[in-house]
Amino acid sequence: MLFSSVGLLGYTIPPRPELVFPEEETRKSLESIDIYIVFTDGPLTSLRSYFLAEMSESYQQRYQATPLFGGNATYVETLYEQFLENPAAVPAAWAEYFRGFQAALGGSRDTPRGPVEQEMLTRAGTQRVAAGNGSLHPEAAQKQAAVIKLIESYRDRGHLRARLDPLGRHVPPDVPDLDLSFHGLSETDMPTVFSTVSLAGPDRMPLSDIWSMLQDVYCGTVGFEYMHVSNGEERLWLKDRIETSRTHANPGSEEKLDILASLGAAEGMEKYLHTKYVGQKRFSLEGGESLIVMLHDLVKRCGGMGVQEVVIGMAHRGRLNVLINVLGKSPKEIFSEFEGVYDPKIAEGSGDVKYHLGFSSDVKTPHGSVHVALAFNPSHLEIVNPVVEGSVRARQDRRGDVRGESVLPVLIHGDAAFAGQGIGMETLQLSQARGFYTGGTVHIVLNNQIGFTISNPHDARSTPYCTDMAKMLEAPVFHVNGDDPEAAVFVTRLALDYRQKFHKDVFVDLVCYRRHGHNEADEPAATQPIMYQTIRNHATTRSLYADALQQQGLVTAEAANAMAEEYRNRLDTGKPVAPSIAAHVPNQFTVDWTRYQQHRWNESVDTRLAADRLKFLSDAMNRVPAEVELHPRVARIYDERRKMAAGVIPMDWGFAELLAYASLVTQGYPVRLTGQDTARGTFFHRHAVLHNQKDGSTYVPLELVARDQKPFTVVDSLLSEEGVMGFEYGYSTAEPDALVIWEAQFGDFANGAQVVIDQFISAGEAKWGRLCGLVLFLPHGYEGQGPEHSSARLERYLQLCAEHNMQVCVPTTPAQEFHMLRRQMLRPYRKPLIVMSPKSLLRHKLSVSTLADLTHGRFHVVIPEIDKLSPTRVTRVVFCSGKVYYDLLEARRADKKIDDIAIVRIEQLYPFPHEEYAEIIKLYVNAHDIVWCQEEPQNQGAWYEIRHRLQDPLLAHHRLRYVGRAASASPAAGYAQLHKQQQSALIQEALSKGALTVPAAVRENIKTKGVSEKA
Ligand SMILES: Cc1ncc(C[n+]2csc(CCOP(=O)(O)OP(=O)(O)O)c2C)c(N)n1
Repeated sequence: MLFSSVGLLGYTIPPRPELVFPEEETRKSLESIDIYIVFTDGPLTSLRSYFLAEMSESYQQRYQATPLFGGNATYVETLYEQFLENPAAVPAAWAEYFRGFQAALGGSRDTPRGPVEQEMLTRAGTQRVAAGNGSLHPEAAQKQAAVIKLIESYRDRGHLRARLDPLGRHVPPDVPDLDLSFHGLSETDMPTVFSTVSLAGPDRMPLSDIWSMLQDVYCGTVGFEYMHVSNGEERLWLKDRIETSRTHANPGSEEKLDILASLGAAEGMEKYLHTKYVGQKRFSLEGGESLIVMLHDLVKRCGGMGVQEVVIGMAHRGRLNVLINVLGKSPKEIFSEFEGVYDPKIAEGSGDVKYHLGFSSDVKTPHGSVHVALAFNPSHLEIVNPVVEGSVRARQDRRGDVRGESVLPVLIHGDAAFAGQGIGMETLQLSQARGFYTGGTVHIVLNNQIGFTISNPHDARSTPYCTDMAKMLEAPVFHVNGDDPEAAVFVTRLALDYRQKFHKDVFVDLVCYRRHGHNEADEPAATQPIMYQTIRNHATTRSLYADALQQQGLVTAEAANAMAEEYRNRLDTGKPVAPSIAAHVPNQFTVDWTRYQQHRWNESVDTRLAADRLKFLSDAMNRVPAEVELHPRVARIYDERRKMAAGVIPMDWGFAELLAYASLVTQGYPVRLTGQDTARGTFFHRHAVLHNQKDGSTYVPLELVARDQKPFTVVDSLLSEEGVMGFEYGYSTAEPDALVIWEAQFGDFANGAQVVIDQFISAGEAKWGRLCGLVLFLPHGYEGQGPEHSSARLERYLQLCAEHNMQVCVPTTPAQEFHMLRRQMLRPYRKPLIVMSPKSLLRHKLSVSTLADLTHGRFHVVIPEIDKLSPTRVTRVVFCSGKVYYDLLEARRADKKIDDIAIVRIEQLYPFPHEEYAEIIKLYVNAHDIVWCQEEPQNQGAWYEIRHRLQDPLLAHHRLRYVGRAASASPAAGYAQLHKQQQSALIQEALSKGALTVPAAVRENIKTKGVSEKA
């Protein structure tokens, strides 16, 4: 194509003779312009650079991003050729238009200026030949233009007529521009030779050949969608690969027999389980057996393409098949899972059903072995996607692979799930973002055209294809008929090559069917009677392919049967059946998880820093080169940090936190912190990334603490919770040596990622034995900011706690934060850490620490009373967590008369510090009034989750009671005044003697909201 044009209204005559580039962003202005000429993908660089120079930068960018191009290109191009030949041959408005830009180029028809016109004229000559009369007849030119349009139509929409449905049930939509007549062509034009322009193959061909090539390439058993790829280089690469190969991989006979063997394995394994474990759920792959062929080929080729590791994420459908036939899991193990054998000697945790389990192995390929891992997966469809990406990124980081070439993510989706689950979009959005880039993912949609019971696409989605979301990334999509395994191999190769070359996502939509119900106990005909009539009569992919190979004389029926028989016999032995599984040989990138096993949460660890080390680190983290001009407010923060380092003023949270990171990266632990606005800190407190006010460049002091330090990564994430938290979970389960932190902007937003918390973070170890040291920072505290910025929903995390599965901490001082973060890495123990992190405490005058707290302290799970009270005078002990402590402390200090109420902070709510708590109780021998005070409503916060633990060591004379907000449907009051009243009421109540002093009006206010105070 010489140049492309954007036409919104079809073949409209240009309204103006000059080049028109829309400067307005609005749709209105776009629509008011009939046609825009934009630059070429082709070799005509002079024209291209002319256009580029003419276009404003913003328009160039917009052009690059718009899908509205290409439609009129060939038409305009042909007209221009005609014009060069004979200006009178084109409509007057066009002639004027072309003269306009010729003038702009400084040339004319008589004195063509350069290769642009020269090539145009050459082509016009070609066209004359096509017309057969030595001159460019207008009608011939019109036909030539029509042929070019026809080719473009096939590239664009040929997939709509591709034969994709193995069941043959799909009714293709009406696509008029794929017909000759739409373009003014007919059967009588078939013998005419036309210029093929950019179509692969000869420069000129009879229309009949062009037509059959278009049918073969674009309407065979593969439907290609790639014209939405706006990057010209990628689009041309795809076009060339697609058109030159004519769809099929053209495998040799050995490869064909390999394909047959893979299909035999895929089918054989399901049939085996079907007869051996009748009616048991296995989520059979049958109908989609080509998936195994694709994965075999993909892994095999990875070896030769520099891919060292492949991480696969997939749901239940076909998982057992992939485990046995691709990853080489021993059938014996799977059989025992079918038999539900539970051996407490072997089993760790509470386990999971067989079709959720992960596995990994080394697969031998002609170019060395490739480590293949299948991620553990909960039932929640698609949620494994970001987890796989995070795991891949960790592996790439470990290898120092910034382009993402050595580790490949492969995501296998269900058609209904991919179209429906929002996490699919979030994961795609991560794809090229700096902190989450993995060099592109190969996606395979196991499109069995049914989602549980939905087979009508109109019920399952609002777009034509289940893959349509891929287009938001401009990812190419190759739809392939599952009954054509050779085509499936071809598109898999194309996908892998594209990913390795362009480092972007790519999709293969394997259109297949589901031979049984949703699971094997299910009756599909109840809801899909007609579809299943067809399926019952439809031969398997293996037998269809075996027949095809028989016809080609490559195999006999007996040999094909013998192959199947032999596979069954191998399964009978229970030994691994996958081809080429190598013994796993650990290398320098293999993680030794045994280091983290068999440890207890309360093993002590020294988290202190020597004073000289502290000085060295704080100097480094506060160092800002002279050429970096800071914003005055940031400069003040850094000035203050320098004073903190010198011990001149007390230390705040930002200082302590960054110092913890500085210490860890110089002790061999990479630090990775992501979340929304995390680099600066939502509360303007972190400023880990400095922005030079002179030129906008950035400077990250923690990247430059010491020459041999580990990476410090802090990235503002996209505005996603579920996707990003899933990614960080995946990262931390693959990289135990890194401190991985996900930060919520406000703690309650984490509930958008509830699946990740419930299905992975809290239960991953119990279900699958996967260790994870992920830290969640969840800003929490009642400061009158309303229902959505107060509570991180502490109660939910505590409710998930059992078997020491994770830690829930509420640090109240900078030093606690420092020691807690260091403890998280220095202990040989990896458990998720949920932190109710501070908001107003970040700048609270009492919530400060000293350098001595870092050089001498540790993380205290309980912080005893800090004022000098006589223990024997104490009659009440108020226990609390978090910010409310300072409200209580200030109120007590303000009331000089109170010297008998101790206030104790529980800084770690889980695992609960039983011993430390019991010691406090013992210390205050005269205290019988034990209070739990919290800011959260009674049905929320810690109370109901820890009440039994608080009660545990108490004796008969003790009385445990609750002080806090009444139970409430909403986490916090929206009215600032109501908030204040509630807050001061609960503080007063916690410190009051005798009768409650809470103002009646406040109590009334709470009651009228319809909840009892002590639910
Ligand atoms: C998030 C989520 N919602 C609902 C389900 C229940 N469910 C399991 S399979 C399935 C249908 C999935 O259809 P599709 O994605 O086409 O995959 P297939 O099972 O057909 O292979 C549903 C709704 C689930 N597992 N996860």
